[in-house]
Amino acid sequence: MIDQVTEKGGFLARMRAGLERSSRKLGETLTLFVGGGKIEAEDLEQIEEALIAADLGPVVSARIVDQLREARVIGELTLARVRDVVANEIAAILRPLARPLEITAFPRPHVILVVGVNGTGKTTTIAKLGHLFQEEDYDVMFAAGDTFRAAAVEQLKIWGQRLSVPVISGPEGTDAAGLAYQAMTEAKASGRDVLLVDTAGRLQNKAGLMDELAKIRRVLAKQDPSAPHDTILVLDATTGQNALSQIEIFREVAGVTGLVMTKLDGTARGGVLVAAAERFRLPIHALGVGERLGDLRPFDADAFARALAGVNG
Ligand SMILES: Nc1nc2c(ncn2[C@@H]2O[C@H](COP(=O)(O)OP(=O)(O)OP(=O)(O)O)[C@@H](O)[C@H]2O)c(=O)[nH]1
Ligand SMILES: [Mg+2]
Repeated sequence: MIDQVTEKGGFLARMRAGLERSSRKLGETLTLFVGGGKIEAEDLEQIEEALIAADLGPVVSARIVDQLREARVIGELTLARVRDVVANEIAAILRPLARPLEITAFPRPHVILVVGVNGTGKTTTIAKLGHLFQEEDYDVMFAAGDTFRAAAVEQLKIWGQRLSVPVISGPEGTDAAGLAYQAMTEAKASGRDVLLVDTAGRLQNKAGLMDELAKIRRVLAKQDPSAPHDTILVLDATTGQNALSQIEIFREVAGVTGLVMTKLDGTARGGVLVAAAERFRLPIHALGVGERLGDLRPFDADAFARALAGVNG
């Protein structure tokens, strides 16, 4: 993979810009207290509130404040020092969960089911992942499992054409589970390494649609008991706290095994990823920072933590 870490407008720059709103707010609150050079004990409570407002969740926020309290005993707390403590604590939570997707299934194909609520970036993420896998020399196939909308099938087909990836699809209204089954048969027959299965966006409170995901899983397992090998929940970074209920329900109904967060380039509220990590301990595979193929990268816990805490470099 091309490393464009330092390029202007590159991945890190965009992630940092996306998280700037969170980190700036945090910074403003912190500066209020640190301005005088020293953080008093009662200030810590307000810092805790600022951390919660940045979507980190009460558990993580409390833990960070504990760390700050200890650091305060040791020496004077400067703004830079506070940011370091915040970044370190966030990184410590996220680091064990940073796990790139790996193609391990034997026999092939390695099946990746992609789920989530409407418009989070599932279809785009499938294209981006397909692109990443191709760079690793894997043969990829897509299944257009969003059979509700003709436009959804078309969207995946366009990505397929651009990437020279075959797309298995049916007419609008095709049974999604039947299509997934057929795609798996074809992926096997043509010796594909990876099958990425798109699904229709669905709100987590729609029981019928959620049942459909369970059915897709069952038919895939008929051909390979270990399939789907990954079930990825795609989360939109701009939704904030609602991401937590999405994880809770999709994990239960769809057997989610890992997360991808998209739209970290926008007015992101990426802090919720930390709250999610603390609560669910699901692997975090990758982050999306834009609409182009190259805008998805494996998750880097330290870079994310520094961007969120507003630590430079
Ligand atoms: N800025 C930005 N836009 C993104 C990102 N990922 C996806 N998008 C855009 O978000 C919109 C929705 O993306 P899709 O991939 O169609 O989302 P989806 O989850 O498949 O949507 P449904 O199938 O309708 O549920 C599109 O306009 C994408 O280009 C991202 O990381 N950053
Ligand atoms: Mg879609």
